[in-house]
Amino acid sequence: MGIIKDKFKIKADTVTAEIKELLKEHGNKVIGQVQLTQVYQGMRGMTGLVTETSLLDAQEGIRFRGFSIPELQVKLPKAPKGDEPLPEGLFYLMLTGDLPTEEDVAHVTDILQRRSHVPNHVFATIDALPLNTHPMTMFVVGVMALQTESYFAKAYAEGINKKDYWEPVFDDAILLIARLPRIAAYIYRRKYKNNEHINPNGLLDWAGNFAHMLGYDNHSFRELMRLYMTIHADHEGGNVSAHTTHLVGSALSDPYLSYAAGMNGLAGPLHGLANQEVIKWIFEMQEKLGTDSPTKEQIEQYVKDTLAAGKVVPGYGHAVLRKTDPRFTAQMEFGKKHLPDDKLVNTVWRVYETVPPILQSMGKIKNPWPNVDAHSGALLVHYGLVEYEFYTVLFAVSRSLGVMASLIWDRALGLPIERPKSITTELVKKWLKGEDEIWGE
Ligand code: CMX
Repeated sequence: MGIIKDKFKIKADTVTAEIKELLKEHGNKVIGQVQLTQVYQGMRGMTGLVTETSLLDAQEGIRFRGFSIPELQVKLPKAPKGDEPLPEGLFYLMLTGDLPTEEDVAHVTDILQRRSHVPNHVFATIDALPLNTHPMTMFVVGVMALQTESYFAKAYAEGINKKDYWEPVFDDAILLIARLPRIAAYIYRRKYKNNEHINPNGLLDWAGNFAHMLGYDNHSFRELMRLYMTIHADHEGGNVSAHTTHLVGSALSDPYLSYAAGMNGLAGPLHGLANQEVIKWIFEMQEKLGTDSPTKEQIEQYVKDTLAAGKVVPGYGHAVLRKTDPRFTAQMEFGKKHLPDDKLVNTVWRVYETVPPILQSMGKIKNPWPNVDAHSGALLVHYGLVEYEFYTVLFAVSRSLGVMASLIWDRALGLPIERPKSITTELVKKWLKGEDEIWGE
């Protein structure tokens, strides 16, 4: 771990010095105006935090340290005979800002393999939950049980100097990422596969070993996991899971507490849980229509019924994106290459042809295009991973790469506790009458 840590420290010191200079010279520059609507409506479009690992463009989609998903598919190292990027390479990129060599990625894989041991009390804690507990609840409870291992919490209790916070956070982050596939696979096998567990394969990469422990050992599923773990890893800093992890971390809650908090946000149906909702919605449509290959006309009617019932069409829309999510497109390309004739995948593609014009015609939706969650479930079902309540756990394992890389940066940059100002409607009314001022004026 020393080499990456040393490399990170040099980068972090440089960036810290740059930010200091930048703020000294330009700290009072105005970068935006806030409208009252934004205060009431989810702070949409307000710039309020720094996240170094990735940047989202409304038209183009996500770039990780400047690289788009198709670029990463070319530039990041692959597994032997593989075409998809190794997600540990993306972690290296997000952490250090540099594209990794094959050797760098092999080093990260090795570190993660050697640190993947999960203490027994974590499994015992998960076992204490009834089997009908949602997998995301089991997952977050497992992560909380693992918090006993936090280096940062111990170091803080022993009085660590604030300049050194980043170091035990770095160690916690690596250990957490290393252990999550084991915890997630344990939950899957416990809940759905008769509690029959599969030992890790120390020769495989992080995502390949995860696929193996889940019980899906063919080459093409491993490739899917590598792609899946890469594209779900990060989506800049304002989304609920990333922002929550960052916010909770800003109170110096350790990486386990911060990540668990973020994943509770991921478990919401408007965020990560949408991936289970999409497939549930399609299964329900198939059942209602009595066919596994609904026509465009049938889908159209089903979408209209969904909207008339006051529900959202899961997998469509986005708070920032205004075009088809490149994470959707990457999965569509995977589908075309590996399973072009799959009926469910073809249904997802027909839904893609049908939904956007209907949503657009409603007039109020800012983005009628599919997001990452519109596609992922259908690929998993193809390989037999049909238990859709588990899908958000896969998202969560991947998301650890982005939010942990960011949390390390947060502490290295010495970012303070986050504390935006809130107001009351009473104050707004007084302010509009000129009787009071909104704080900050
Ligand atoms: N189906 C039906 N209505 C939708 C919709 C959809 N897919 N997407 C947005 N709308 C509605 C909103 O509910 C809102 O309605 P009201 O004014 O009646 O409240 C209106 O259109 C305007 O919303 P918006 O500004 O376009 O979207 P937001 O930024 O408020 O919300 C999102 C973004 C993702 C929560 C929303 O598009 C949605 O609920 N999508 C479906 C759930 C989903 O797929 N979530 C996953 C997102 C990706 C992820 O985080 O994993």
